[in-house]
Amino acid sequence: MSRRITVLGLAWLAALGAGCSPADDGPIGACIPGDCLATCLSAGMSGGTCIDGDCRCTGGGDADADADAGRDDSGEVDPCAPPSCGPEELCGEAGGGDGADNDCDTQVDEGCPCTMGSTFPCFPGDPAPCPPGLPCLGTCQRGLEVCTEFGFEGCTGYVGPVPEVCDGMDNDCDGAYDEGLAGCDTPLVCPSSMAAAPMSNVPLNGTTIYAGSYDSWLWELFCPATIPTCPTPADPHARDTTVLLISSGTYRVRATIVIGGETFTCEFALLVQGAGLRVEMTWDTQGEGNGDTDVDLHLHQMSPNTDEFFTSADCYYANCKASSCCWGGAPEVDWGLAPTTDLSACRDAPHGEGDEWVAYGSCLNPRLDVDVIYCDPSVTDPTSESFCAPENINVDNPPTGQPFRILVNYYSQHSYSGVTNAFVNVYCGGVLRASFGPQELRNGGSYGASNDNWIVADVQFGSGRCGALDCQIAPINIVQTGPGFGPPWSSF
Ligand SMILES: [Ca+2]
Ligand SMILES: [Ca+2]
Ligand SMILES: [Ca+2]
Ligand SMILES: [Ca+2]
Repeated sequence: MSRRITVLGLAWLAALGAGCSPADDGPIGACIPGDCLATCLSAGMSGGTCIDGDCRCTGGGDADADADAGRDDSGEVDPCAPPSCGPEELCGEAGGGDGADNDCDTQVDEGCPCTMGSTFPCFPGDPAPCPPGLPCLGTCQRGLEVCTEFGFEGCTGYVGPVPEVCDGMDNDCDGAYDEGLAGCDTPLVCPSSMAAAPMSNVPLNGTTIYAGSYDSWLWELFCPATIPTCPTPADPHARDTTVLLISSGTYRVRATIVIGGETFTCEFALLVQGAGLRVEMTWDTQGEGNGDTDVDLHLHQMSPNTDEFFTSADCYYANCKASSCCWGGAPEVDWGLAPTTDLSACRDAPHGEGDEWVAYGSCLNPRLDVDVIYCDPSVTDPTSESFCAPENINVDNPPTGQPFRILVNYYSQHSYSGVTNAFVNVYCGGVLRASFGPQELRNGGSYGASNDNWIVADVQFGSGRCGALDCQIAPINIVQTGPGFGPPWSSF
């Protein structure tokens, strides 16, 4: 495994040192979290991320990719451009895969070196139905590729385009639904897709789909496989409602509307992506009836002052939530990272934490959204105190070149006895970049560091040659007890 990490690291350095610096990519101004991507997309670029306080656009697609001073000359393969069918498979800036089937041979990232456990959302074939950085069009869906010891082996769970049928959906994923079908008329105006931030109340605006009178309306939400408890909209039978989405991923939304006795449907993808680093943790003994155990997520900054978790170099339940961050008036976890002033990044955190951030006036970085101690898996209202939320730690604007370490602690088994299995998903810029678990954890009958600690991985951000902020993830996967944070930091 370590050899593969080295390969990835070298590829990264080679990429940073290469001569590709597209003239039309670069900083366009100060970072406004949540706005950067949209600003870049409206400027015709394929991506945008905040790096060291600046918003940088990527993927202008008119780069001198081979650095021979001739822009878009013959045979040039532009690794910075949005993927389209080209002559060869590309492995991304860091060399560890890019989730795109660049040569459109239905194999994604074939032959790319990768780090075990690393993942990419993927889509085989022509990327047009699933444009990079955007939700797929129509009924198309990305799958997930997972790096094994044999590299990336196929893209599972994706939904490709199929011939158009009369159903109110865009089956061939070209951005238009039910087009060219004789006798197929729908009164609905159905969106191709939606995008939203995690931990936010997402509006489901039915009036824009159908404004006339109707007999009945039903909203249904379908969650990605990474989400154990799928939330329900605030009022599934109201034309205009909201749904609180806590976890990242690609959801599907379906509206079933009966108009004059006839049933119409509208279904579209909802892509939930956050900024920077977001670590999401779940476990299988969460909630009443499942064991009701308490498992905690920790994120540690590399610090010269301490090599232990459960300190101020560690973001966790006792010092990193809105309700625990600032007992003395100042943040206890101060890693020199600017707070996020756009309160939409944290104001909808469950269990009352969002209201406390609003009172505080900003979303701190890092921050733990919620510490779930007890919950009820049968509750699907995500605003309920009993909702079984994952635990999430965010760093909206992560510094480059500084590693973080992820740890999961089996804090208390309460009255349960037995093992729990924990799962960790690591998102960088809203993209799932590594998936860990199930990891079996045992509880010594005590609390906190006396029980099993799963030291999951180190994560470090950097910007590649195309200017995009991206992360590298080095798996550690060690389980131990005590507050020590394990082996030396990974060298990226
Ligand atoms: Ca391919
Ligand atoms: Ca590829
Ligand atoms: Ca279509
Ligand atoms: Ca259709």
